[in-house]
Amino acid sequence: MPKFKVFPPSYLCAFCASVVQIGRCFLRWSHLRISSFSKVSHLRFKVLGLSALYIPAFSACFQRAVAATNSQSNSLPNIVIILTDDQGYADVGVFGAKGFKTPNLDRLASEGTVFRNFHDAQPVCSASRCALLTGCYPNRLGIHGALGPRSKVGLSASETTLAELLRKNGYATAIFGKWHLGDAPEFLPTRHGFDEYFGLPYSNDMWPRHPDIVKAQEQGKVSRVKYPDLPLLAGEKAVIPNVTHQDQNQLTTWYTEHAVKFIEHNREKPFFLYLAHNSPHVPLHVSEKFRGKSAQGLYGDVIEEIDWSVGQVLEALKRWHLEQNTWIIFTSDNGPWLSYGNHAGSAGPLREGKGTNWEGGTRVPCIMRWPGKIPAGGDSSNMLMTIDLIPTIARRIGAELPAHVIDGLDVWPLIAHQPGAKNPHSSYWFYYEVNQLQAVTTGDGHWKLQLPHTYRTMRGQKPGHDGLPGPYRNVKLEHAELYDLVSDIGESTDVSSAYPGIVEQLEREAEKARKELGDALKRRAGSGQREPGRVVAMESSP
Ligand SMILES: [Ca+2]
Repeated sequence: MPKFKVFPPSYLCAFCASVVQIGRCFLRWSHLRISSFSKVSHLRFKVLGLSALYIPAFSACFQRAVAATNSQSNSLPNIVIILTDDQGYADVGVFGAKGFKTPNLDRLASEGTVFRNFHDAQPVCSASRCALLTGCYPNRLGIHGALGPRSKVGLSASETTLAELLRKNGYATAIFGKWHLGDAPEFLPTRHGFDEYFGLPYSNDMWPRHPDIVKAQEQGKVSRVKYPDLPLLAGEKAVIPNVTHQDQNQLTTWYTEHAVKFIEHNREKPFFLYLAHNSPHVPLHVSEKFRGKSAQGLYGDVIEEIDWSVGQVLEALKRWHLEQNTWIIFTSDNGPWLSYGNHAGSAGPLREGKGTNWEGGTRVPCIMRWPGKIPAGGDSSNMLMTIDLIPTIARRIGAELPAHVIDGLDVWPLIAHQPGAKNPHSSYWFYYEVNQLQAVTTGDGHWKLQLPHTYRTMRGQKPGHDGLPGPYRNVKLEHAELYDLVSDIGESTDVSSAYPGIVEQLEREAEKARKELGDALKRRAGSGQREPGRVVAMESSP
């Protein structure tokens, strides 16, 4: 009679499940640590004596227990968002990049889907990031433009970020890179749902070595632009209080190393990794391993290093067998900063760039991969916006959305390329500056109405060179113009006179936007605007 009956398989399974949390390395490291098992008080040592019989049974039970635990933790997908800064629409191989290569992004595209009509909510850093993380038009939350160092406003504690939503659902959360939603302690990522933070609190040019300051110094003048020392934060502590050129050269490498470690440390639980590179925002910096490597020059080197970083993240996911259960989203926070000439990216066929609500400002490269969920080799022209990510992710993981109003909607059927899927928005609203409603598109992205406003252009201007900007020229759009983005992605031909019905439809959508969020161009306030977070002034001593 085999002794096995003394400890029936069900008992063994129960035992194995109970110790699996402390013994998970049992299989991974391929060491049968019998001695440590012997310390489990309620099992007698006779188990060891019968190890020849029991080890196979233990192994089978452990495998079942580990698999069961893994399947529990892995039932929620990992979310990885890689966000670059000022990377243009055409600055990825599959989007038509010239002069540099992006093999890892191209591989990501071949294993996932390319989204060619993906938009930021606004064409500038803080506002764009606010939308990505909250699912709201940033002006709803009182976030406009790019917040400077020591900003008196930031993301309000009463808002819900994607990190908070995911952490509430058991995710480990981290941001490595640029935050830019307020640098006062109460606004930092650690106060908005991120367990870990390592990065710059705002843009890398908000720095005593800003190009304008350097230029003034070289001319023997004093720049009107002034910035405090640029800190590199870990958590809420400045680990480097005064970032140097040498430090900036290492940022992409450091962020990548943190990302890879975070994946490794959290491989057994769901995680949200927000890898928000400071690059390729000017002033351009690159590590020695990529300097001088691309045909295009420094900008190309910087993008090739970002591509390397993407490859490192993909490799880490593969190493820990997490590829299948990870949804990766790669995109940029706004279009290229065209005044910087050879240090700017390219919007390709799109009109204008960063700081405008022409397509070159908000339409950005986007690639998503989630094997088995998002089609491999897909190529989508469906319009999407960053505000849609929170509701879409929340629906995928069964999470509750915040109780307050958000602007994004679940667009999963479009992301998954489900037959007949339609965009649920009747329109998307494009604000810029301080609450100026400058353009409106139909939800399907077919039509865009440019409303009268003033915008900046480099057309006919002398571009910048090697890190110094050229001067923009302001242009006033006197009358609304309609563009058919399906046939005219470059917004070259105003077709408003041919489609008065579409103009009226989009004017009605613009009016909806004004009622909800206001419009500084019409001196209107909206009913749905909320207050940003504000730094509480310290009371002066009596
Ligand atoms: Ca940016």
